Amino acid sequence: MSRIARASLRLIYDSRGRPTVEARLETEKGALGTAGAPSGESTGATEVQAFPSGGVPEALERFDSALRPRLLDLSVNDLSTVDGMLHEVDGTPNFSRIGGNTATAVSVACAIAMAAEQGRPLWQFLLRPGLDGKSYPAIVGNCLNGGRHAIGGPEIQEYHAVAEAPKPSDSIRAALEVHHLVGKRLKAKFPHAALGRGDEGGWVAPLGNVEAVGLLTDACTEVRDRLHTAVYPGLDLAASEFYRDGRYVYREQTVDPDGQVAFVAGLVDEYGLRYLEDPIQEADFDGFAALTQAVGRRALVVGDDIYTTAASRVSEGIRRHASNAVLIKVNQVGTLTDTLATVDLARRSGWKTVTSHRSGETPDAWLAHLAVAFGSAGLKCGLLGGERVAKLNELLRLATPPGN
Ligand code: 2PG
Ligand code: MG
Repeated sequence: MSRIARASLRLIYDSRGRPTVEARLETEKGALGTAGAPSGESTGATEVQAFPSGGVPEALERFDSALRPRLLDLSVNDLSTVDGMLHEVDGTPNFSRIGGNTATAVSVACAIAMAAEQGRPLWQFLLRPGLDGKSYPAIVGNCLNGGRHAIGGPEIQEYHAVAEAPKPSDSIRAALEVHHLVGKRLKAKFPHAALGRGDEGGWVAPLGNVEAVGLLTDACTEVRDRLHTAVYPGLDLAASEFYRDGRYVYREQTVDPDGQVAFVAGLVDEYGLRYLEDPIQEADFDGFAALTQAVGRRALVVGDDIYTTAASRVSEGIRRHASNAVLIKVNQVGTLTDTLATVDLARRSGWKTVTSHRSGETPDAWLAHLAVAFGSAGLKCGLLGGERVAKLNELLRLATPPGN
């Protein structure tokens, strides 16, 4: 790649209407890379810090004073050079000086520009060894919202339709049909209530935690039978969010850590859940391991807040058999290079990866490329809302290149 000739960072808004940053890099040969960074709401305790303490304005100042001069100075041969420079300029363990979202936006924009210079799509530029980019992830599609992503609704944060098919056109359609059917069922159940949708486009309704699992499961079963596409229920409990003083506090019940393992395993038995993200609070590797031991052959047990996409934490998870999969979010760890280390470790260890959006998203579509490049078992990007559909539509484009 030639030298970076222009570099800028600007304020943009995410899907919650909160400020975030977008980086734009242009190489001497005119290749462009533009990428926005998303923001989480139910964040893991060990994530990098999204912005310096002064927020986006301070992130922009630091970019101008400390990063831009270094970027312009750089003759970039590979991504790790840029990402190493981001760490060096930041100088903290959690990107608290330049901001993890600045790191993410610059790192991804750089990868996009480098891919463009080579005339390759981003997925191919980032493709992991041994993959051909021809297998597509299952769609982990959010149909019902609760927890911190909704006003009202159950404590469990996300109720997913997990649709698996060789072709994204089939899996996306099945997941969307579950979303639509859930809406129809809610309308019938609450004919006079004003129902809404949460931060990730799933329905929000006055449902109990288990009641919502039942409604989702019925909708999955109906769509599966109708379309003959494998679509099954799954959950992101985001359990750290309702874990207080050693107990998991649901509106219907309060359970201790052993009780939580039994409760979630019981849901798998009763409803055939195939996907369980953060079923246990983020500090409890043993609780994760107990649940994985109980249901790991039937369901993907996915660690999000427990690992925060950090290779060191995933490595501990592997050693302790804490789960069988890891959620991948670039801005939890900061750069693509750090993300690739985690993906490669998971793949070497026989773990699955699920590439994920954040609850506050941008309309960027690069996430779909990452899911394909990483050979992820799932792409978790929501189903409704322009910022979610953008990723689904990009996956459709990748699966049906022009001319086919
Ligand atoms: C999660 C994410 C995305 P947030 O918990 O998995 O669904 O939420 O971006 O708020 O951390
Ligand atoms: Mg999660």
